[in-house]
Amino acid sequence: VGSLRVSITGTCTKYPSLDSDESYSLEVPSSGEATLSAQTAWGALRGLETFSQLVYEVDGKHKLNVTTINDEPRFPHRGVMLDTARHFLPVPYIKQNLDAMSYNKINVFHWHIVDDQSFPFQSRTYPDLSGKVQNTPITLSTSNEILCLSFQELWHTYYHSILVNSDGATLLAQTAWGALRGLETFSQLIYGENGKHVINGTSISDSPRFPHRGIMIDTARHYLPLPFILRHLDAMAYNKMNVLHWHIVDDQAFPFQSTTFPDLSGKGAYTRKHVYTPDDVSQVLEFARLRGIRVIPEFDTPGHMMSWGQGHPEILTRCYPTSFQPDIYHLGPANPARETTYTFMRKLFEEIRQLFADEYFHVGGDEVRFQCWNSNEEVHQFMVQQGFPNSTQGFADLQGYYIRRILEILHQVPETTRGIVWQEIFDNFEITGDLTGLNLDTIIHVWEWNDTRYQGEPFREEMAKVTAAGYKAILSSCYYLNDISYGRDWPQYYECDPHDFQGTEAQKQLVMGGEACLWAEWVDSTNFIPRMWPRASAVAERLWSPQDVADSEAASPRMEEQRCRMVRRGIPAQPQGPSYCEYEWN
Ligand code: CP6
Repeated sequence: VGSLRVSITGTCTKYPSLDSDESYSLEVPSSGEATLSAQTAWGALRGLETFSQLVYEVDGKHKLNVTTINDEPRFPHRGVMLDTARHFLPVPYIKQNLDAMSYNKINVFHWHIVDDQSFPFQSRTYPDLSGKVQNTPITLSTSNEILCLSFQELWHTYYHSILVNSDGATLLAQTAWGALRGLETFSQLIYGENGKHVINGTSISDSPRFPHRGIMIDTARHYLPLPFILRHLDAMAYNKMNVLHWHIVDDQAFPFQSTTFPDLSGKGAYTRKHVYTPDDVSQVLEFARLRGIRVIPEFDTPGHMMSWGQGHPEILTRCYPTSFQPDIYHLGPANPARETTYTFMRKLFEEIRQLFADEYFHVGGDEVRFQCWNSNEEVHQFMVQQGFPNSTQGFADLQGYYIRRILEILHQVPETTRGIVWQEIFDNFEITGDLTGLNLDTIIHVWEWNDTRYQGEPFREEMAKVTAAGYKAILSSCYYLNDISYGRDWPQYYECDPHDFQGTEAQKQLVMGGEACLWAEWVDSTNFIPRMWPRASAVAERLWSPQDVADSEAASPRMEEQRCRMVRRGIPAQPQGPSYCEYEWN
């Protein structure tokens, strides 16, 4: 059965009532379409519940038996009574109960809301019944039409101001994204005192220093379940971060399910269950958008593509054993000598660009093994044909050629697409002496820490070089969260500033911000959150606040508070040393 058709023949009412018709009939044929018909929406709901209960799982597939069901309840009133007077039940808990009721086709929630012991119902007519209520009015206004923009772009302004006084609170923002950040701040101004939520009078005007405040997640070394990624997005919003860089595939696995090339995940994912369908991706995008977070996909090429070779070996370079590397891998980087490689990448990039929607697209370019190219005769012949010398410089030429073609493709799917590349691509063009192939709208992602070319503080020199050449830059070198050590290690992130290099004002303007990276060789959903938070909060504050807010001693109480706030909100962020939270994780 491929689908379920639902038809409602009667008229729909907004609320169910005692005489609502809850009958339905359900027919599951041996193939084609299942049908569910009902008089009312309420009957259709009962039918959907039954349908969901007919589905079972065999060998990872969902199955249904052929059946015909005509069903109606014997009694129109099938209720459950809850007593909220003897003990208060929180609203989310009551909602969860309503779910459980509908799983059991219960149609009446009898709410015994007040009794001798307490009166939790808040009456407008007699506010004293539940106790004095003093709700402060909150006005929210955005100053222009940018409110309606559906997607957040790099340059949107986040400026917002908050004013709290005895008349209430006002939040003013230029864009919806600014309003979101302001609401986050507002929520953080509220604190508990004698069982009441209170807020101090204050006036704030705020905006971020950098427009790109990201986190890189790696779902190739370990698969992260979808709900987990969504929770992570919530945590990002609590920290006002606005870019999720999704390093979705790599050597070890290809969990992205492509419609154009189903074998990529069909053969390259860990298992059939460890995949992200286009619908999963859309859910991530929408969840992120509502929190003012862009999602940038990375499809790393030409290196780090082993998993692509499971389904499509023809796009990779075959490596031949050499005396230096007798046990070299069977397949290496993308094959730059074949036109079919570029055709393949074009089709895949079209699909990805359409799905992910952000105008930026990360194409990697890091850690390419020249030895494999060197061992392959077809590649050698291509190099001769292109006039590349048979030396390290020749392989740099070859990589430059490949990336130029990839960026050209990117700029055509459609032409507004812009590339982000790891720093090797910039360094490589430096070796070949030719930067013309590297379009100036490309962002260079600086990640290396121990660059043997430089003495002292390597990544700062790299930032200076990249921006001196006129490229935009993102810094990650000093924000590697996968690096762990005993003790308080966040000050090293906090004290590392993307603007801290020798350069002109114009060069500083080219720094878009930074990204905290959590490479996942040793991280999956069991330890991801405590490793990420609150260490990434240090990066978040660095990228939001002015450069001179840089004293980690002064930041320490904020880190503590933010950590406990996240724990309270359901994010198990790790402790910052001996301490306690008012609301402990449980
Ligand atoms: N995977 C990919 C990695 C790394 C990179 N790219 C990496 C390199 C060095 C360190 C951590 C991670 N695991 N695809 C480099 C950008 Cl220390």
